[in-house]
Amino acid sequence: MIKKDKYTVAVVGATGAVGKEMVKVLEERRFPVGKLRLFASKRSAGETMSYMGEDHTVELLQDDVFEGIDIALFSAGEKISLAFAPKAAKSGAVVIDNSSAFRMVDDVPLVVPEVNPDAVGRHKGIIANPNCSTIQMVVALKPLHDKAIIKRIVVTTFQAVSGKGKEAMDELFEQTKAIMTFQDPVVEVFPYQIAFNCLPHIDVFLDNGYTKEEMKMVYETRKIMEDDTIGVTATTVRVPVYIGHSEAVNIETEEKITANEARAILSNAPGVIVFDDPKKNIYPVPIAVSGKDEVYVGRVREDESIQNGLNLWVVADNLRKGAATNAIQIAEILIK
Ligand code: NAP
Ligand code: 12T
Repeated sequence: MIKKDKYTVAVVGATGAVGKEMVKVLEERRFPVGKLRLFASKRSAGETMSYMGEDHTVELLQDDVFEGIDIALFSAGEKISLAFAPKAAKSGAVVIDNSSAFRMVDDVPLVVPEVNPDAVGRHKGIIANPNCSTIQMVVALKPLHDKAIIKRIVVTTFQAVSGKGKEAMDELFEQTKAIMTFQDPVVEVFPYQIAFNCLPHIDVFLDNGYTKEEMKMVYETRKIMEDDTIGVTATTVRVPVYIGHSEAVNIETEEKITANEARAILSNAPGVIVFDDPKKNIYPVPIAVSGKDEVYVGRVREDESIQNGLNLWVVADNLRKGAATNAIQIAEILIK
């Protein structure tokens, strides 16, 4: 990447739940944007979005639009990434892709800046942003892994509807409104009613009985932590929360770490905030963490059923650290 004072930055999928957050985070962090270009489908092309107090017109995404773009932030889904990210890279842009399309490709770095920042330097035009649930888990676990070597992770997630995009957020709203006014909820985006419910089903089911979301947590964790020996098993659950993924994480380590030691390590870890005083009802919850960029950890306890084990409760804003903030932190490393 050639060093410049300012960069031409594209957001592909700018009108989506993640894309809108990307534009906000670029503005908040004062990323050195010379020109901002926003892309979406024909549904939104022509609309305007505000950036730094100025209106920007959303353009239709087409094959030949990438000329002159330095950094392309993709969040328009796997199909769009597969079709357009290689074209953007070929035109000279560095792509930071939010979809799962390229995450497990060998030549594509999969980066969480607090965990494996050096991987950014090995890119060949595309860098992948990990899955939201994986990002927040590895930010919390890497410092513990460095101290005591994690052998195995058992995780259950409680994932917000915003992870599935703007239509999913609308569906939770409409279903809630319908039910509270004694009408029949319409089910379109999720396989069952999501309002007042929870669904052990995120992304598609695979032949091994797990969902693709669960297997992303297995494979992506090993790639980011650069350790193929870590055992990971996951259950991913959709809950009727708008923003903020929560995770109940159990780890088994080679060396003993006490709960107090873990809290001390995590208190000094980059990107982590320990929020843990249960007797005072202090623990992180999605509503409190929405809008924040850090990963919040509470309920740190020793797992008394094994020799060296810990339980933790990990919460983060899935649209920020789980997507937009992490992608823009990668861009910041790229231009450093
Ligand atoms: P969303 O709210 O549904 O937004 C989708 C965006 O893509 C919209 O801007 C939409 O534009 C655009 N788009 C759809 N089809 C298009 C097309 N044919 N051409 C151009 N643009 C098109 O979804 P989202 O939640 O923001 O998620 C988008 C992507 O981010 C997905 O790949 C998802 O897997 C990924 N994601 C990643 C994480 C993570 O874990 N890091 C978290 C959440 C989402 P219109 O306004 O024109 O429809
Ligand atoms: N199915 O980036 O539905 O792989 O919450 C992120 C979120 C896939 C991804 C979701 C998903 C991804 C979801």
